[in-house]
Amino acid sequence: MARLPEYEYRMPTTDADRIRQSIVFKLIFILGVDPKDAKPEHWLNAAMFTARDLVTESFLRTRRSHIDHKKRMVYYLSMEFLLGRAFTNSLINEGIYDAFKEAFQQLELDFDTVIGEEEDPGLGNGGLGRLAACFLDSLATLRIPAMGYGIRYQYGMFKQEIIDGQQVEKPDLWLDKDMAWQFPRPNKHYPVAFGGQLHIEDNVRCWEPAEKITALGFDEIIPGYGGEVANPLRLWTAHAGYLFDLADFNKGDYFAAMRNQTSDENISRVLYPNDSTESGRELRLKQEYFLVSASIQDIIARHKCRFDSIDTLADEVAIHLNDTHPVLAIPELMRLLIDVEGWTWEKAWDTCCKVFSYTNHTLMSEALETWSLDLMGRMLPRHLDIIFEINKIFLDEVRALGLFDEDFIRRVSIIDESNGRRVRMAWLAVVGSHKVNGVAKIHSDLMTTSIFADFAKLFPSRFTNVTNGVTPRRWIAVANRPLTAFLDKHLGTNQWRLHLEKIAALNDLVDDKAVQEEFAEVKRANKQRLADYIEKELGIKISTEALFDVQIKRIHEYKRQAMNVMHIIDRYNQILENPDKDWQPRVFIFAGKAASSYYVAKKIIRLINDVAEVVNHDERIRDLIKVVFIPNYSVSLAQIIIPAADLSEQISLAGTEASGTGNMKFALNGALTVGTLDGANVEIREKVGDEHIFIFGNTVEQVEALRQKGYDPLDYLEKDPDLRRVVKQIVTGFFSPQEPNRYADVSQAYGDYYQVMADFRSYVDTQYRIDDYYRDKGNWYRSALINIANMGHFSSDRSIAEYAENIWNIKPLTEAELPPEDDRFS
Ligand code: 4GP
Repeated sequence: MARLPEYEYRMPTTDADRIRQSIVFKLIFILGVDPKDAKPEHWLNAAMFTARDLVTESFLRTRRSHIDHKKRMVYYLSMEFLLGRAFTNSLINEGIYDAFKEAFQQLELDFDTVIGEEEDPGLGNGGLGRLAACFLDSLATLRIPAMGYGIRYQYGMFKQEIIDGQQVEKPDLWLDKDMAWQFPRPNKHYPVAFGGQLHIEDNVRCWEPAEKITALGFDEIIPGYGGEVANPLRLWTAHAGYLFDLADFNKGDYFAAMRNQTSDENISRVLYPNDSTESGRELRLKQEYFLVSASIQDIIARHKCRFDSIDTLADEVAIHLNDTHPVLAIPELMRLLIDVEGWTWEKAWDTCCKVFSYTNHTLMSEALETWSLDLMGRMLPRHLDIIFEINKIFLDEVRALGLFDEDFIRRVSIIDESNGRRVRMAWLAVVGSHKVNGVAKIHSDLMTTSIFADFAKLFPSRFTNVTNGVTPRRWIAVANRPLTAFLDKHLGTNQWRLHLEKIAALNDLVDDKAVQEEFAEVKRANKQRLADYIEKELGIKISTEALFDVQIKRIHEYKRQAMNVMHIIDRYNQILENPDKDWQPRVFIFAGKAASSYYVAKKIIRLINDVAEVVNHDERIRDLIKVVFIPNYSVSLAQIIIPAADLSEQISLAGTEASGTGNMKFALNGALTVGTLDGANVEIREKVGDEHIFIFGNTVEQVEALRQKGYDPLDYLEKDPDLRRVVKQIVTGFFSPQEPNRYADVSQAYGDYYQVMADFRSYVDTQYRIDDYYRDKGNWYRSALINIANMGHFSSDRSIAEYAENIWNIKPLTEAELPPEDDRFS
């Protein structure tokens, strides 16, 4: 790389004067805006360009170190990255937050207003996408040679408005506002082919595709904490075509607007919702292949550029598949190695099995992707041919073991013959990967005894667990400034940002009344910030004296937001019956999006809002209950809500939530959990201790036993008059008097698959226990501090270190491998 001519724009990292000058410089010379006319969004963009300059240095120097030291790299393929805002995060990671704040003061700009201008890139649906974002942060922070690959959807996750209590989807034009954080890479482009014919002559395959489109790369910079390393997230966009029809969006049927538009230009147009009703769509398969084909071509090109030959691919590269969505990477790599590079099948397969690994994020059968042979054959004939061959060889090997009957063979076949002939993507992932992991202990165990039980017999050592984690940088240092100051002071170090296990030292202080009181102040400040937000956005006044009871996540039957609402209704009834009891005031806070075609989930949102309408306005309740549904859940909103929570609702039916990561963020911010023995709740309980978490409900074994014996919700309704009353109120329209039958259809259709009735009583009783516990504030805050102190295990740094060591075999850059500061670009 040539020496950069001058460094006149480079700033000493902590000098607010220079930062201010640079921001003004960018405003004038990059954006062409007169400071006199500049709006907050202009200032934001100018400031982002300034911050980007700093991050870019680490970014280029990291790349150089990878090349110079021939580092083995991991590539993380994911259809979703729910990154959250980049700006504040980068300031924290680069250690320039205070300096920027001061520069803004000098410019007489309100820091919060300006940073609030940043769009929150919603390139994901929920947990899986957010996990990928935490992992990118940890990969860079741990200096692991890594690169993410995803799709640069033009429309991210829809924006949610609540109109008349109902969810309305609006398009998310996130790219409209600013581009400061991404580098377009016009020279990184690859053809991606679809359709056409496969000719087979003398056993040689020749694919003549019917269409080709171009994937163009954009690099989003992911700065690690400490400013030394920054890794790229390369997002692919399809060559631009005609404009998406916004009029259709505005008619209200968000997804229908693009249903028939399967033309090339739409490939990177919009993120798919992760509900079952939209699965199996042609465009989704195209998107998956688009991501995979561009990324694998890029990985091969990068490898050749670094090592001259492709032969060493398996030595130098690990490719991780985030769920089954990018699993076509396996046949795509086979195709490129065999058809383009001329390798033998055996050599190509050996490499594939060495490079790929796969994470499973859900056991729910409806979420396990399958594609009809017809669609796959039409769109990707060569890939289907490769999948057949992989399956044939695999099944022959299984048969040759002589241990299994034909029924077993049918079950493990990558082609499902029982359901109209479909490719089972999860099976392909297991067969083609050297490691398969679940995301929490209980989930990984269930994985090998349920969906992958047969495969666990064939490949026992292939299956492993890596419990999820979250980044303490975003989830404390960015989201919770008061807690950050508290921890820095009491731990006497800021090192917990990098070594979250150091937070355990807080255990020594939890009995100190002054420390408890100081933490109570932190919580109060965060509750006030949320109360202000709610008043400003929704016009609802809430008291910070109340217990803030929070459930924020995707709306789904298995997550049982409905059970939460049923508790609220029961509490409402009880207060009216016993008005003089010493009731603990509570604010019930919900946020979350329902997939646009998920009827029941949308009804749950409506029910929450209907209940809020009645309860919030019933004067007899005297504000003992407030119900708030905050629209448009996003990473930024979570950053405001989580620090303010007293109680974290993690109430999925045992055995359904793979891990959860919200549960970790809440505990890390000093909320106590009410939860089932599901997902990572189990491990959180192990770490914080039984007395500091409220566990209720049936265990996985009990849930299963009920299913075996024939679960009947009526058994519970008959026994429990309070429960009966709640259900009756919902079904007969007590909360929807203008439309009494509003919930009749969902309750009729509802076989209570997620066993709400079975867990209701234990849930409600536990909630009363929580009220009592909350009354003794000293004790409550002691438990909150114990939660925080014992969350060291749940850093995504720990998860990534486990992946690097046990799955990818990747070593971080050492101190010595980083270029010296003064030799950056010579
Ligand atoms: C989610 C799981 O539902 C959640 O339990 C887990 O914490 C998260 O992945 C990350 O592993 N799954 C999805 C999905 O978001 O789309 O399947």
